[in-house]
Order: sequence, then structure tokens, then C-alpha cells
Amino acid sequence: MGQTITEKILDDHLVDGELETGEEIGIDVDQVLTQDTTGTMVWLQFEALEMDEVQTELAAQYCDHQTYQFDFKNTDDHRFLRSAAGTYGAYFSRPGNGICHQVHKENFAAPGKTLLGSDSHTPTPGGLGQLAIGAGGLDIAVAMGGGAYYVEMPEVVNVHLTGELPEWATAKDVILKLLQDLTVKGGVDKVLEYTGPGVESLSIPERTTITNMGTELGATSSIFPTDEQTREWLEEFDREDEFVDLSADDDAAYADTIEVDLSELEPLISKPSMPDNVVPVSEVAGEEVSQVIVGSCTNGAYEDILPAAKMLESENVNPKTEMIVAPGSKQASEMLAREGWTAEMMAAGVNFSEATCGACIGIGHVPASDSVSLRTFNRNFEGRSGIEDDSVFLCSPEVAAAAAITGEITDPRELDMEAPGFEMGEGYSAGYGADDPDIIAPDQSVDDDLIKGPNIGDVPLKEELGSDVAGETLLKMGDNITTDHITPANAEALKFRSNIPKYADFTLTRIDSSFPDRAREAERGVLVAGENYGQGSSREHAALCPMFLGVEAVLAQSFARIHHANLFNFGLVPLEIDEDTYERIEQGDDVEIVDDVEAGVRDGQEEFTVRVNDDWEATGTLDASEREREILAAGGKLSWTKERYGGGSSDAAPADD
Ligand code: MIC
Ligand code: SF4
Repeated sequence: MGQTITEKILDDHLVDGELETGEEIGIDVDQVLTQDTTGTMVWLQFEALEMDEVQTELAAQYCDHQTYQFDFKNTDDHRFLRSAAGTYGAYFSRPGNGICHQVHKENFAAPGKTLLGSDSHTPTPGGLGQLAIGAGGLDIAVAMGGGAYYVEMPEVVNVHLTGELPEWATAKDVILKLLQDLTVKGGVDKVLEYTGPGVESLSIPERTTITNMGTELGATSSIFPTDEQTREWLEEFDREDEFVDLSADDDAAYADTIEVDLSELEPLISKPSMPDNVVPVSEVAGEEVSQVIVGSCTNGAYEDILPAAKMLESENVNPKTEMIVAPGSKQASEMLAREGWTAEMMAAGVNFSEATCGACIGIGHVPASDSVSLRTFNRNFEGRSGIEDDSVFLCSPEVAAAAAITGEITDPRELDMEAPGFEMGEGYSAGYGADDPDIIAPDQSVDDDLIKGPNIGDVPLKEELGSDVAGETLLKMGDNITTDHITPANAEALKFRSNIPKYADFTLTRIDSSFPDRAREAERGVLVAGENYGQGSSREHAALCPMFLGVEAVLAQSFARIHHANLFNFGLVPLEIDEDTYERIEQGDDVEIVDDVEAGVRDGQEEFTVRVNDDWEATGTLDASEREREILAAGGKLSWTKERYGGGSSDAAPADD
């Protein structure tokens, strides 16, 4: 039986388990990436594991989410990250150099290799044939120490592309179409593998828009085969020797096949406030737009911004609307400037942001109250833009530029202009290290010790699990609760990512502002949620902060993949409950897991009896591998790793055998 691309790469990297869907496998990690808001914890954990040096082929630390440094705490974080990268042997991409996914793609992403990143959009270089997976920070720290990464063997789904995109339809519409059909839960525990004759019509930046936003489907990863386009793209960056021929075998078996005829696509838009709330642009045309932003890790390449720039060549930004371009990397900004497009767009009324995540998480360019913002980003979760009750739509750069011109949502096919089409850029400045002042290679490091400012704390540890797990239901939540709800990433909160006692004060406040105080007062408790709890970001803080406040278990109808792993990593018991139990249980109810929890977890028990108010009982199911059970019983992965391997030197690296 032949293999899919995913199976080929996993097979090459397999160190534990078998490639059987649903089974836990351990894989070798070639590259890791981390960014500023998850990276501080990663390096503090690396330090706590007493590692000497990064063991992966390559590690890269980016400073991209909070680059405005409006508070010394952010600047201290960046200085700490530079010092950690230098001390332990990682590349350091300086603040302002761009968003991790874009800069990694340009400089390091390599077909056939594995990449693990502490950011949920790590799968972006899947467009280049790299198998890239997002994970919690502690998994990154362990991988950097040489440990395998453990994940459930995903189902591999074939997304079979035929035809070619018609005028005005874009790569963004491919992924919006999939979101419309599959929803934000549709890709959980799956890798989407793109095949078929339509692939060759898509350039690398178009492919990476699709793989980037596969995360919104909940997918473990998304990947394209490699071809001439991949080779040429790598050549542009002087990295042609990294090309590897990758395609699925003719007789590869897929779990499922989804047919997408590119020629049938039209401009689509995701309405507030979930990425899968997708409709044709024509359906919402006419709605007044106050703000338009083109950029981010989804559509921030030079080639993504170019169509918008061309559309503004003979047009101006409408007086009712503000348009901002936020390039994904400094490289993209530099190319737009060199080619004269920055000046053209400025003359048309566009404002420029530095290459940063910024507005995507409500840091800068917060929309006006009661107004519509159109963004080429990947997430429009309520309140993420920095204001509650926001109205953020997600679309392609073409649809965004059309709105900037007319001041209202506009199907670009209605404009009296030619479609700008898609054009590859030329003349990228290739190479990192010596040639690129914005990426400091390990051998150019200016630091050999960690520099910690006063806001950089320790990593809290949890005690071993114990037999008794119980507490008040501190909060009952609905479906699709995001990590932005659990631990927000806005300007006010983000500066405390390396200071857990402070950051914990923001826990779940977007749902109930009294939560942190109530949790502290109760000292112990549980959370209850509906389907897909913890979707969105990889931030481990969404497990760490509730743990810090005394939450012992989360009872949900289902969990998002990365968050589920993060709950184990921080010693919280994730139990699945059925709909009846969910409906019956109320906030304030006393919950007790009747069984000896530690013994049950260690002994492989799957069903636990949950007793509510000493009155009625239900069943909670623990879906966990043997390794996850050990981690949970030890009180989390940090304690487990230390207990097991002792730390102290990189030779004692936690290769989870
Ligand atoms: C996001 O898009 O939500 C983030 C901010 O990039 C997060 C990472 C974080 O919370 O720091 C992600 O996607 O993992
Ligand atoms: Fe940054 Fe937004 Fe991309 Fe997350 S989704 S990495 S915040 S640009």
C-alpha cells in the first residue's frame, strides 16, 4: 500500500508507535519556532529542565506579536528572548522583522522536514511541503531538549483540487470555502493534504495562505506536495539545495476525499464572529466599512499585498474608511518599498504598520465602537480586535481593497476595473545570518547568559495529582470557547505572559469578570464547557492560568487538540461529558470525581464517576494515552520530565522512549 505525503514524512521521523489513525505516535522534530508571547515560558521551562543547549537542527525565536514595546515589560521580554536564544543556540529574529510564520517560511522552512511551533498557525509552511504542527510551549521546550513530540496519528484527508481560480477568486476563498463546508471543528485530528491538477495553478504564497488557515478548521496540519513552483520559490531565497521531491503515492489511501473545483469559487467573506461563518461577498455587499486591514500571517506576503496595491493605483481610499497595510515580514515591506508600491499606496491614503501581529490581537488599530472592520486575517473571534461587540469580517486582499475604495462591502467583480491577478515577486534578499541584520544566528550572539527583567517570573509547578479531584463549578460555558476567552491576548494582558500570578488575573474575565476572584476564594474548582473547548491559539497559559487559580478539572463535551494536550501538560484533568450531563450541570454545583483519581489515571481507567451536589451522578471519559496519564498523574509535563530524566545536561534530553 502506498503512502500519503504525511505518512512519508511521519515515517521518516517516527521514533515511537505505529502510523495507525488514532494511536499516539512520537516523532523526531527537526526545527522549532517560538514567538515572543509564548516564547518567554518556553525558555523559562527550558531553563527549569536544566538543559544546556538546543538539540534540534534548528530553533528560531521570533519577536512579532507585541513589538510596539509600549511598556518596559515587553522590551524586557524581547531582551530576555534574545539572551535565551544566544545562550542556548537559537536564531533570533528581532522585533519588527516580521511575523514568525512569514519569516520562518522565507528563511528556514524546508520540504520534508518536521517543524514544531508554539503558535497555532505553525502549519503555514505546509505550503512548501513541510510537516509543521502547532503545540503548547512545554512541548516545544521538550522538543528543543531533544525529546520526541507526541501526537495522535491524524486521519489524512485528501483535498483534491481541480480547475483554476477565476478572476477575483483567490486562495483565501479556497480556505473560506472549506471553513464554510467543514466548520471550525471539521479538521480536528486531521491533516489536510492537497492533491490534484489544481495544485500547480497555485503559487507558494497562495498555498501558504491555505495551510495557514487550516488551523481555523482545527486541523493538526495541512500540506501540499512539492513541484517546480516550490523549487523556484526556494531558488529565489538561495535555498534550492533544500528542495525535496514530495508527492503521495498513486495508491495512497486517504481517510476521506474532499473535491474542490477552483473554477467554481467566488469571492467569499467570513462574517462576525467565527471564521466558519462564511457567505459570498455579494450577500453582505453594501454594508458600510470603517476600517480595512491587509496583511497578517495569512495574507502578509509581498504577493498578497500586491493585488491591493494595484487596485489602488488609480483609486483613493474612501473618506469613510481607513486602510492599513500590515505586512507579514520586513522583507515584504522592503520589497513593496523598493518596487514603489509603498509610495503608491501612501498616496492613495493607505497607512502602514510595521511587520507585526499587532491588530490581529487588538494591539493597535482597534476598530471604532459599533463599526465594521474588514481584515485579511484568519480569526475574527468576538472581542479579539480589542473591543467587545466588534464586527470583524475576514476576506481576501482584493475584497478588502474593494471595500477601502467604495467605503462599503463590495463584490470586487462589480468594480469597474480589471482583476489585478496574482504575480510572484522577484529579488528577495536571500539569506540569514551574516547578510541579514534582523536575524541573529547562534554564532553571532551577543549574549551568553539569560537577562531577566523584574516582570519575568518562574514557571509555576503543580503537585502530583492525588486521589481526590473536586470543587465548585466555577464557570459553565458554551460551545467553541476560544483561548482568547480563557486568557486574552490583548495589549493590557500580553505584557504579563511571563508573569503568571499577574496574567492569571485576566483568566476567563471576558466571560465573567469575577472569575479570578471567585476562583481564588474557592481555592479549588472545575470548569464546564460545551463542544470544542479551547479552540484557537496554542497558548499554554489557557491551561496554566486556570491551574494557578486552583482549577483541577475541565468537563467538556469535546476539546480542541492543542488545548487538550496543554491541560495534561499542566496537570488538569480533561473529562469528556455527554450532552445530558452538560445540560444538567449548573454553575455553582459541587462536583466530585468519586473514584481514586490518581490510581484510575495511572491504571488506564477510562470512565470516571462524576458526582454532582451529592445528588446525582454522571460519567466523565478520559481520552488519554499511557504517556499522557503518567504526565497527568505527575502533576504536569515539567514535573514528569524532571522526575523522569532529571535534567542537568542535554545528554539527559527527554527522548520520550
Ligand atoms: C493567535 O493567533 O491567537 C496567537 C496570538 O498567535 C496565538 C499565540 C499566543 O497566544 O501567543 C496562537 O495562534 O497560538
Ligand atoms: Fe500573529 Fe494573528 Fe498570525 Fe496569530 S494569527 S500569528 S496573532 S498574525
